[in-house]
Amino acid sequence: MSETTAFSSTVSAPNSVKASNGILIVTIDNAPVNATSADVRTGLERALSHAEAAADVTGVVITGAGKTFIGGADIKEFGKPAIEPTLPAVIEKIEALSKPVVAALNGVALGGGLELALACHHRVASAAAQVGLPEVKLGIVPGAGGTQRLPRLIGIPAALDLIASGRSAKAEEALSLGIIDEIAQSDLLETAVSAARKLAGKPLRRTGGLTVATADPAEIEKASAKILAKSRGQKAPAEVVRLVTSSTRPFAEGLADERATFLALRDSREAAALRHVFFAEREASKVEGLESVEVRPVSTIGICGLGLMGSGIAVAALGAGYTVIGLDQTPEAAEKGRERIIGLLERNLASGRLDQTGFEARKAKLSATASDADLAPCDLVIEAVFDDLAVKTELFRRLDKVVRPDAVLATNTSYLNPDDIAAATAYPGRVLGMHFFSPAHVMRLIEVVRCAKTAPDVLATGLAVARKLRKLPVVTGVTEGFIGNRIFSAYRREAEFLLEDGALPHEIDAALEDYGFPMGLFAVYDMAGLEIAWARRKRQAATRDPSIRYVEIADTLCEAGRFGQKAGRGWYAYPEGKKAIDPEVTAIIEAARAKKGITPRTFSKDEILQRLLNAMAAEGETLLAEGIAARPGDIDLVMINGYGFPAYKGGPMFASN
Ligand code: 3H9
Repeated sequence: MSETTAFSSTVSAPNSVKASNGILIVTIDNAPVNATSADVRTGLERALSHAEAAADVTGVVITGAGKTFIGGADIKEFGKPAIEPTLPAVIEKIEALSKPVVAALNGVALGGGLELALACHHRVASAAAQVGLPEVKLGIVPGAGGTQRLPRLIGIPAALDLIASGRSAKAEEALSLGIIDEIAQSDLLETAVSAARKLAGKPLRRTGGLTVATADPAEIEKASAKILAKSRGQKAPAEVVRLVTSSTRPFAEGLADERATFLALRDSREAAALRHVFFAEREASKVEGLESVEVRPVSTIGICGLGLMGSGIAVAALGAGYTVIGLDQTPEAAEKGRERIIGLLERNLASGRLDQTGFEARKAKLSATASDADLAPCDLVIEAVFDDLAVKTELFRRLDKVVRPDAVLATNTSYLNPDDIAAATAYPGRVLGMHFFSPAHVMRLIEVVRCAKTAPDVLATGLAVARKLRKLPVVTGVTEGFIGNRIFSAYRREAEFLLEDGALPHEIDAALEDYGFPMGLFAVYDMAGLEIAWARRKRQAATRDPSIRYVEIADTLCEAGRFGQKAGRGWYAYPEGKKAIDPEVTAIIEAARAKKGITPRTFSKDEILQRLLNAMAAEGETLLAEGIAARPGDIDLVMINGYGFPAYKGGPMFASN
């Protein structure tokens, strides 16, 4: 006879409760993250009914198998017909049980997982556990009591902070906030069983029955305003504010409102877009041909070129625990680079993102040199020198001579062909591209470039390092500009066609900002400076196909010294530093139209947007057809994480469907 009762295929408990002094230990085992799928809910409901009825059961402990307690509701069930019992029903049953139910948080408890724990009568966590309600990141609000129970435990301001940010809290913080009742000092299950034993037969603390502590209305107002200002057009954060701030009303009323809001948001386009992004991020890590490839061990990273980009990469690498050896052309430049890196770390120290111990540890792992030979111990070298083929190939030839033959060499080029750089080395198989975005210690995206000869384990190593840097790596094939800049070029080209056809920069920017881009295209240009792209266009001028439509407006602006914000004028004027429409730019655009005999027409915001989105999606389709991008989702991730495309629109490929 089996020693456990299976309440469903994912929920079970030992047959004999004698061993645990009358406490039924219910384990959820639903790999990979113990999501509360239909089978889990059914199993839990049966386990609770059994516990209520069985005379030998005096209490219940609920825990998860593996390293997760519960990762949340099963997102894969969203959008499909509802299956009973619902999670709120199961959770209500937990709260109402006449016998104590203790949550034993063996790992992360997120979303519906934390909501389930909140309804238990006591919460014990292992030191490694984390809790959070990340629903806003999926475009929804908690839908199983989170917005009503959490304020009852920790008050409105703290609940607002956690739910609206979607951030996780580690066990220590969860304890100090009052989300959990204790951190197990020894065995988690023993601690939970003992807590359940102590509660048996006593009046139980039911979270839904607690009163929400009164808070300073000014504090709530301030926190709410901050959330709303940050949410820029997204619905879920505003709904979180509404539901949490009104949690003082009768519990049942709050729950019903929360549920209705959750269901409406769950079925929205915004939530579908964010779910797409969630799954695209997981998919992106699955790269064909790398399934059983072993990565090369990396503990020391060399970084060539300690300018803004190289320094940012260094900060990210130090943050991930790597030893970093920076290389620059002269001892003075190397020292200046080292100081720049320390400066960035100091900023993190000052802002509280880094503590003194972390700062010292990073500093101790950093050195800078002007001598190639000092890079000998490196397992990986990333170059971030001037984007010029001659400069990069010369550097790679030198690197080839000093590092071990199995060390990986990565180029951070944006526009050059990394195959040409690899060809300059003795072992092209160890070369790949790692295209970081500036500032590299902040931006999440890295385009990992699979060159013609990149060895599978070298690609896998680049991906593993990127993940250790807590970045989002997306694999791209070799093409000018890789995935992101190819799409960006198509988008920019279309925006310039729109200028010639009749729209003005501020109209295009307004359409993009309304859609959710943090900044319009022309405002971004002005911020970044127009001269680098101009230099590239001048280099390409001789080989440009004259039959392809070319818009000269940006060149005319540069010829007039309008290089952007730094020059005080670009696509806009900047009187007293404030962006303003410039009649001079309008005149340049009108002259360009007249020169080509174009009769301008007016465009609505929707038309502008549609043309830009179509241009991006069409270029995306080309990238897929060329095999440069493996999946539409990869393209979406690049545009969201590198180019400001609003995540809640799902990216250009998702938006085009
Ligand atoms: C919610 O709870 C709503 C409620 O308020 C109301 C309900 C009524 N569902 O990230 P990983 C899959 S909304 C389905 O690589 P890690 C994931 O796709 C939910 N599948 O692992 C991947 O699959 P595959 C609120 C899920 O160890 C695999 O698990 N909860 C779910 O790095 C491994 O994922 C969240 O938003 C899910 N909920 O991190 C939490 N979660 O192997 C979302 C994951 O086929 N999840 N999968 O590619 C996470 O943050 C992380 O997955 C977690 C584990 C931290 C749990």
